[in-house]
Amino acid sequence: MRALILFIFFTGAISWSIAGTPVMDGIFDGESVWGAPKHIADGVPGWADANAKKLYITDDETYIYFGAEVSAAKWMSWAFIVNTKSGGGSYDSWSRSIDYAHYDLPDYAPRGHFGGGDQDVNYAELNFWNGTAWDGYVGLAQTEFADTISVNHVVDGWIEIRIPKADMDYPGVGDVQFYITGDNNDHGNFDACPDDENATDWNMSGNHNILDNYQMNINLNTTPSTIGETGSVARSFTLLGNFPNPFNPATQIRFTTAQKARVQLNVINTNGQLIYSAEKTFSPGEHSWKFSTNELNVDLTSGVYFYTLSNASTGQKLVGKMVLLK
Ligand SMILES: [Ca+2]
Ligand SMILES: [Ca+2]
Ligand SMILES: [Ca+2]
Repeated sequence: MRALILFIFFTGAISWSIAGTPVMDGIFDGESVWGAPKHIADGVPGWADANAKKLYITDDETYIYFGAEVSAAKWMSWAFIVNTKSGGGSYDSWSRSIDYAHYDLPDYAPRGHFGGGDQDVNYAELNFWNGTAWDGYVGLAQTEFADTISVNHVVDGWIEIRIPKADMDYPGVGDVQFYITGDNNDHGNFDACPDDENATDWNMSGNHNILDNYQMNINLNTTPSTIGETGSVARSFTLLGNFPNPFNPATQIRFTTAQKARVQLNVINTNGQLIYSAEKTFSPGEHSWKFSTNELNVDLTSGVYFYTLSNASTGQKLVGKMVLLK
């Protein structure tokens, strides 16, 4: 029921545009590429003049891009925490003095530090909640993130990082918060976007900040991977992902069509076996197609399933991935 309420809530709130692809050079690519900010914070600096000002997120077929406008007066580390599935970590993935108390805990944390002082090489990695602890791969290539933070002056800088959608299980929508923290495990959150509780002291040991404020329901899949799409026709039939994902027992597969279309939905398991097939006609606009395992004659096991939406009118085929988690 809660998922249904959430679904209804954000169906009306989503807007998207055909954006460009950001270049990972540490320079803001402009809102023509990134779209409008997903959130603008209060602009008031936290500890040590750390100021997390604006949060940007966009995507293309391969990557989700996270960007933040930041100013800071010294070397600091940063994180985008992302909630796309149930569960997650209640503590910071680098053991900073930060606890997570969001309505649903974060599942991914692309994070790193910008240079300065004794840290003259920028660094980033992706952490993910493995079900019981934070895990992750270490040391993203320098081509995957960049920043232009001037740590000796309180001027606006920019951090950007891209994560392959495949490494985040192809999320449909997610909740995101960005924050700046310190260079030591005793250090708490210095400033966040959206705004949240800040550290009031450099050494937060035993006095953890509580972060609990996401920017909610961000569409992380405005440009899904597709087969056979070309030019302007591609924009007329677009997959918006499925929600919830993971799901049990039902999920809503969301898409748009610019013209009236006869659409076939196929669900396939990882062995390529057809699990479900149905056909419906849709009027122009945004639609959701409910897929429920309760309507099947077989008992599906937990795992990855693929779905295709085939548009008989244009010959286009959209492909998505979903996870049944019982
Ligand atoms: Ca850039
Ligand atoms: Ca602030
Ligand atoms: Ca979560």
